[in-house]
Amino acid sequence: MPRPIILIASSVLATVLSLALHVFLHSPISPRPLSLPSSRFSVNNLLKQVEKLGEGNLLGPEDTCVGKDGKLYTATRDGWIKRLHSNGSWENWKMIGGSSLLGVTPSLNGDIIVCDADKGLLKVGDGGVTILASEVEGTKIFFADDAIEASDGIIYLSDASSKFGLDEWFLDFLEAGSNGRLLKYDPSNGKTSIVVTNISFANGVALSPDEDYLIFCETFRFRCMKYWLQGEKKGTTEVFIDNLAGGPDNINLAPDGSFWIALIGLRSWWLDLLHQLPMAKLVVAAFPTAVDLSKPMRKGAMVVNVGADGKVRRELGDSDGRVMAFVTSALEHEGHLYLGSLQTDFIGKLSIKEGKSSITYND
Ligand SMILES: [Ca+2]
Repeated sequence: MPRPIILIASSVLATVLSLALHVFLHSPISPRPLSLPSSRFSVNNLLKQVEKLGEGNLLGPEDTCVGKDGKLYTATRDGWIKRLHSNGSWENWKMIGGSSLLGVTPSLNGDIIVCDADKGLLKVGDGGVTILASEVEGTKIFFADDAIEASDGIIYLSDASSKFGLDEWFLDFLEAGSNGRLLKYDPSNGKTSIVVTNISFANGVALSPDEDYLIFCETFRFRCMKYWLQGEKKGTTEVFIDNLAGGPDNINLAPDGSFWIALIGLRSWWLDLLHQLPMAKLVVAAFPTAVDLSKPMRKGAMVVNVGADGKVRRELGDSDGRVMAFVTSALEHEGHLYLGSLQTDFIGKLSIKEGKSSITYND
């Protein structure tokens, strides 16, 4: 064989081997193929009609809740719990710090329960901030995401991933594993226990009106699951709704017993292809630049209203995300929807009173 060809072949072989070694040493994921949903909801632009609450003052308000005092609360990227007074003014209520505050939900005693992806489950009141739980059964609560308190004081919460933290959520998506957990905190003894494991990114949590079941969102499987708390099926899990058009983030019970679910856009032709090729995912995950380039580019937003029967009743969207992008929560309160997002500096407010908006049912 001529010497130049030998030199070129040697260089190519050395490059391939060094790349393989880099992937072997640095790829943080154990990738699996991911089955993606086939369904598509029609895209409308009803979310473009929102009123922008607190614009410029609310940095990435991922979730909202209404406290016992009737005020709207949210947690922002700058570490504040902020609340909206009836005169329309926003108050910087409590400083927690960090940039990892996510789900907020009211407590029966008037406090606000907060999920801090880094610190765990917190309770915030006029008296200050208390860490309720940061560990579960000898392991760290790695990525507290969302919580709900039952009438008996038990708090159910999601630990989105026990492997990847908030800044690495996309690696968890690439891996397509089952690193998430549903947990419960018992205030009578201060103990936290594991309720459900093997969840592919455990996200929003909501209780049924009778508290006989709860729904938790499994973002990276594009579905929400029902976990029975009472009755013959107590302790079992079944699919509530699947084949969603986006990854379900937070979920909230509506006054009529249905649920509002925010869907984040996790689809692109490139990602759809990548998910069929675990080895390619292994390579991409080894290079931070490739990870950033692979993230979904879709800027649109969508929320769906799902009946207790698991059927979609309404859908609202912003097809290009120019007004509402990356919506992570939808809360119905007194005839309005309040929309949280990690990519806005406001909370969207939309009237959904029948006869007062153009929102249509999809039946
Ligand atoms: Ca969430």
